[in-house]
Amino acid sequence: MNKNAVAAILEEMGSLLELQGANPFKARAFYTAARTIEGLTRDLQGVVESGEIADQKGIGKSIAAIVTELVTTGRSREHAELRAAVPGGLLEMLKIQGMGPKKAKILYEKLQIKGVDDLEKAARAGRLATLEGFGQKSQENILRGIESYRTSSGRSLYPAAAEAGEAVLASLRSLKEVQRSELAGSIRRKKEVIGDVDIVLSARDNHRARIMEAFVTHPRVERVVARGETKSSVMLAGGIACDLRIVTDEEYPFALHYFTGSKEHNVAMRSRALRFGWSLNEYGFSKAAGGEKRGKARRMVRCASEADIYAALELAFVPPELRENAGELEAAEEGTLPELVEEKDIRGTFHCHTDYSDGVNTLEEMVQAARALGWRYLGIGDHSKGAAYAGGLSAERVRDQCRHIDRLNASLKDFTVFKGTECDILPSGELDWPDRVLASFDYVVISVHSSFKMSEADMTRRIIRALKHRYVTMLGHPTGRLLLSREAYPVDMVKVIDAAADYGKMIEINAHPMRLDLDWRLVRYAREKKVLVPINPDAHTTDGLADVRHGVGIARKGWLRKGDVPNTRSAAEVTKLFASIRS
Ligand code: DGT
Ligand code: CA
Ligand code: CA
Ligand code: ZN
Repeated sequence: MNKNAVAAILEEMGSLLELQGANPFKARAFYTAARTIEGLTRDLQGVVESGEIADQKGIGKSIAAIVTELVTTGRSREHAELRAAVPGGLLEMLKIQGMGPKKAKILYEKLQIKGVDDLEKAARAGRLATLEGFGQKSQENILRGIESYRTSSGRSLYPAAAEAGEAVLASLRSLKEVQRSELAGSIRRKKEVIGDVDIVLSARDNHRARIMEAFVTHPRVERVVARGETKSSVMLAGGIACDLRIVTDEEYPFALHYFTGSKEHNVAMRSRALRFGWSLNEYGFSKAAGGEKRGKARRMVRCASEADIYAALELAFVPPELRENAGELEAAEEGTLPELVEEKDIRGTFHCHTDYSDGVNTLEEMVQAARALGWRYLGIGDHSKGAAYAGGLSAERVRDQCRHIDRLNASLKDFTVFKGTECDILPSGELDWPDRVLASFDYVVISVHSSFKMSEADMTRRIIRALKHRYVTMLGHPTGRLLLSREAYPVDMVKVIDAAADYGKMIEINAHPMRLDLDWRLVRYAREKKVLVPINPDAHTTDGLADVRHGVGIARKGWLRKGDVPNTRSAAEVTKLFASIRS
């Protein structure tokens, strides 16, 4: 069983425990363990076999035993027992917006509701409204939640969610009553897939009603899910859910921090605050119960910004992208947080298509668009001959394109076009071009575009074999995943990154919003192995070049500094780098 499957089971066990009314700490331990397993950069099997599983942060003895059982046998007795003890429909009910394990448990106990269908019947018959803690309004919300659960999976790609959130935020910001405002949640952390949009803003109490009214009547709003004085939830066009919280300006830094998350980062911050004798929540610091008894409570500090909150806890400011409880607090304490790469550092990019293969625009148009972005160079990587479905070039067309690029370079001032190719990795691990053709490029991107259904071992071997080739510069979209639509092919990315490190090759972050591949969790590992990570848009149109910014977000989530990203270097330095990789 692979690590994502193991993490999903641990997550489910957490929910099952909550549904059973077990100790909340016990449930949380499962959620934490699931995050840890997901974030492992090493092969889970290896970690289990060596017994190091029990040394992982957040994994105690009993969960280590469960993970070991899952990895070695593909099942867990404890999981099966939990499942048997809880009606299966209750788990499904948790997918409905606003329905947590506590509510589901009450509904099951009081009304014998065992699933989404039961829930809908009871809500339609008005039976929820009579329950303590539910009421008419919550009954209506549940019905709407069921409707949206049935019509959409509910998650969006980053650009769709961010664009919708920014549009609503811009309208709210234009109101004079709004003091400070920001997108929080997973968008601010630059996650690759977004559950819902979170907006936090500050205003005086007597201005809240007017702001809330503007929010729920915004032209993008299709349906109001819940309306309150300080919090409302709506469904925006395109099936994107959006929450707004209004706080006072004094609470604002705390609310922004809290709703930026991640939940795991917040939990870690809260425990740190406790060590100072403070309790921390979305409204501020307060004296922790029993804090003064332990003689530890320090004098409370006022916080005007998020940076002040971190400073109060003797931490450097943690950029939102890093707030995943993956070592950022330790680094913030030691003062070793990385200086992250920024969009303005980017001076060009390497993996783009033109109308020579399956791109829409001409070479000249792509160059012009790159210059408009302020870049100094552009690498072209049209498809190789075997990629017939994508207009792969013949060797003759490659020669034509190379001459075309030479002519273009001769006419350009302060701009370089690099000759590249996106060469298919054949099922055997051989490359789609003979060495003679490969040698004619400045650099070579290699990618898998066919025969996805191999075993993990075969696919890993295939990619590593290709990577070893002398003329290869970098690996493109390494797992082939398409977010929310196609799973990655099975491949052991840790081994691939290790091989790239051994052979001195690079691995791209493909910045196309459906790919964002290398995954940020692995970007961090590539950095540790000193593998350079270029950010490439895989642009098939001039507009596609701007996707580089999504790649920068992922690079930041992977702790990359400017020096880790070769397309922050000058054209001359890039030329040298390409030459050194093939020597
Ligand atoms: P998403 O919407 O699934 O893409 O991910 P987020 O991170 O935006 O999650 P969301 O919208 O449920 O909540 C926004 C933030 O609020 C979350 O990142 C952390 C905070 N938060 C929500 N629920 C809890 C909680 O139970 N405990 C703590 N400590 N923080 C929470
Ligand atoms: Ca969210
Ligand atoms: Ca939310
Ligand atoms: Zn490709």
